[in-house]
Amino acid sequence: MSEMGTDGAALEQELERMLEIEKFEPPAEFRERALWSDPAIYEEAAADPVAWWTARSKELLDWDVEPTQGLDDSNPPFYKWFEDGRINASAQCLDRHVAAGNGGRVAYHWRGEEGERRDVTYAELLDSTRRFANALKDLGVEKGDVVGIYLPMIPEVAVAMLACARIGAIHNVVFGGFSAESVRERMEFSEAKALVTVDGARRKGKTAPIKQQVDEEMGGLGSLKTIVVIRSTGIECPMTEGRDVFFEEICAAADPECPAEPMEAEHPLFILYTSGSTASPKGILHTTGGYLTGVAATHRYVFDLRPETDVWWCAADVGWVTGHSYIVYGPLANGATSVMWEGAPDYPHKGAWWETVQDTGATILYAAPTAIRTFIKWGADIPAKYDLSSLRLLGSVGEPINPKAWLWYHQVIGGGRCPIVDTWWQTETGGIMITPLPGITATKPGSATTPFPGVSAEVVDERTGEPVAEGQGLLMLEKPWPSMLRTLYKEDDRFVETYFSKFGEERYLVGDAARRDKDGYFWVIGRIDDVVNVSGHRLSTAEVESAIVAHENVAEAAVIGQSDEDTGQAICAFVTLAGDTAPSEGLDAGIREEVAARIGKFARPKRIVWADDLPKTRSGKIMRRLLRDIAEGRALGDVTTLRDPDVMAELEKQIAAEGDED
Ligand code: 7RM
Repeated sequence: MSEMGTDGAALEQELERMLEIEKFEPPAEFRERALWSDPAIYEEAAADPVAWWTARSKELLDWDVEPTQGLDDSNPPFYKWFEDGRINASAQCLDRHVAAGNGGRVAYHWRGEEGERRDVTYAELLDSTRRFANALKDLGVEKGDVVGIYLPMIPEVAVAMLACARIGAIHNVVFGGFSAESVRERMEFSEAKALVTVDGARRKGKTAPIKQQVDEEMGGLGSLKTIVVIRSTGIECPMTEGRDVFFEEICAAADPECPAEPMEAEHPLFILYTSGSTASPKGILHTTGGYLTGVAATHRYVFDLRPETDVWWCAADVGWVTGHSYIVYGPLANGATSVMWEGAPDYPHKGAWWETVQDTGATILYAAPTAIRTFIKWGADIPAKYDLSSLRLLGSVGEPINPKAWLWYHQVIGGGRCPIVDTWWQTETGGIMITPLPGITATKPGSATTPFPGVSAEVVDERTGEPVAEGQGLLMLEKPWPSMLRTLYKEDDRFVETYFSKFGEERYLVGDAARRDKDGYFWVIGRIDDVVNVSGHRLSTAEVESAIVAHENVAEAAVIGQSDEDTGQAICAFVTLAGDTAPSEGLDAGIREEVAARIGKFARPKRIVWADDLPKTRSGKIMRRLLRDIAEGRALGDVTTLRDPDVMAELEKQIAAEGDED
């Protein structure tokens, strides 16, 4: 146990001192044993990215039919990779490891909310997946059909995803923190044929009646023929005859044999809805061969993964892309042993994560900055109570990590010996794009450093599209990569418009602002569109606004993301009330409830500012820029384009009054 862990003042001083350090070289012991330690890999990949990715694809995957084609760019931006190859994602993740004699290897050390432990081996995962795949077929699910998955963090979530992949059904996972109404919307958009869910889900000692909530929303959804219910908590739940079935029963009745059918490389693997600039979420579509190549390669080389000895822990939820790529597909494709964590970080106690590292011997931890900031707040003496010496590498994802949090993670969790990989990527990119390689790259706290080999990124001038060598601009990805999204499900035009309309169809517009420093390192600043990142959860302001105005007493709402010490950004809503409704605490609670019901609890505004009117341009557009200024207490930017400049003075009074109440 480090002294540092227990003496807060000494730690604080140490971190302050370390803020002066510009670069952290990979530790010699790490570099010497790393899978990749020669920087020549970057030149090799840059010389011929398509050939390089094709080689990774053959190195890390066992194709049923090896592709003879790399990239097909004949119809940009609709790119295809490895088109004539054939492969089955579930066979890559399961069968081949079992066939190689590794069926007894643990795929997941599952840790339940109440501290339960369950180890699931590759052989067991394969058996469950085969049975459920057959059960889905028995229910009439066919190749190309969409299957919704709305589950908590239980091993069956991987089974459900892999069973879909096995039969070529396209899974559409909805994060368990979303409301049943959000699930309904996503099932409707994607015309899902079946939905897999649970009787109930546990959260910090309470059980939410998930199936009942789903039932309240799902009526009348024509396409949805079946709801499969996993008995997870054992609570009573309503079952509709002819539509609803229990997972355990259909799996027990299913044939245990289920050969994996080789799929075309470009066969859709999954849709994952994510937030964009408008209220309607975007259905990001990923396909099989390219996606698997991207996640297997990045998981192996960014994290220097040794399947035989490492215990990998990605502390995300499977409902987000991080879970798809680095809890399910990447780690399983690589035959890794993972930790799967069901609960909240402070349940049953605030040391639960560190106890889990100690108990499982986790060697690599991949977490979000928001979690790290929470641990900082709870104090270094909590992790100091546990043996974290098994850790050898740390990762960060989801939002920019502030240098202070980076250093704390490095010192307190990593004991000063573990490299940190700050990985930048998106739902759209499928896998990690900008990241250090832990045996090669010197890291700078707060920078995701440089693109992964085979990836080309630029920071360009917002107006001209010309690369900026040093300084701020828009982040762009310059060349297609295998795990890129193929389209927005059933919205090809919106796909082109959103990502490829600004600077042409060869250059993918990321939607983030970034800066490059003198060494060419990338510093991602944040979104340029109306997307807010709350604790690493991506939300659109329009989505939250539309939930707020659904409240009967609300006339209009404008939502902004405000910097927040704990969650990175927090939702701040400016609300004008209908008629002569007066602001009240009850109303405040009512609006938050409305948002929880329509989107999910995590989207509830942290702050509500009552406004008589909102600042608008003459054409009636709400000027969120001014709202951001006023919420953060900055001097107001240009107000000359406002229809009614007095609105801002009124809002300033309102904000001042809010201060008085505190
Ligand atoms: C993986 C994930 C994507 C957005 C992205 C960024 C932000 C993610 C980092 C980051 C700075 C990072 N997918 N973001 N990782 N910003 N440094 N390492 O989060 O689709 O949900 O979000 O998240 O703004 O555009 S996501």
